[in-house]
Amino acid sequence: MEKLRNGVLLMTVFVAAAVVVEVAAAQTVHVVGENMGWTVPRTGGSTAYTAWASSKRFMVGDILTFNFPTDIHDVLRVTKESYDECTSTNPIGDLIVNGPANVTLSSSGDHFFICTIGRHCLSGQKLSISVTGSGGGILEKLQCPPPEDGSSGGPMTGPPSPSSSSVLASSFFMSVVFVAVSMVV
Ligand SMILES: [Cu+2]
Repeated sequence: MEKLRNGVLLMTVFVAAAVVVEVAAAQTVHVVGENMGWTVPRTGGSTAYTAWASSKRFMVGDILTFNFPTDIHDVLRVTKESYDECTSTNPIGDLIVNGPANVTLSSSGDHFFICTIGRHCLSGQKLSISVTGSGGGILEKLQCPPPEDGSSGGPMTGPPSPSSSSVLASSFFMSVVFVAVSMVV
């Protein structure tokens, strides 16, 4: 009987661990514009990126990959006002000059990105996304790539702050273990 109990406990722990891994794997890498990359859209102006973003769900802990050649484009997170007017007067974090660049979405709410080179933004190289507060997970800290150089070490690309989802995942794990233990004793 004791062996059976131990078996049930072990299995429950495994299931719980699998659930935690599942939650952690929910972090998504979004390649901005897919094959188009981060560039001046040939047609449609900013609707190109609006259309791309409309089919996506962005969660805290997710990563945006901006594919662009260094010196041809850049990435700057700005306020909505600056996004609307294509100005870099209200930057949030540092200008990212080296491409391709990964940006971790470390907070919920609306995020606005523009290219500051030439008239690129006015020609549609601008991205507006809405980030929802859950997602990510305990692995996001492990998966966060180290800064490739000084310019990508700004607050936008730094390790995400501990998200509530990882706390949720841990507490869920603990409660499942608790249930499992109480089942067998
Ligand atoms: Cu550009």
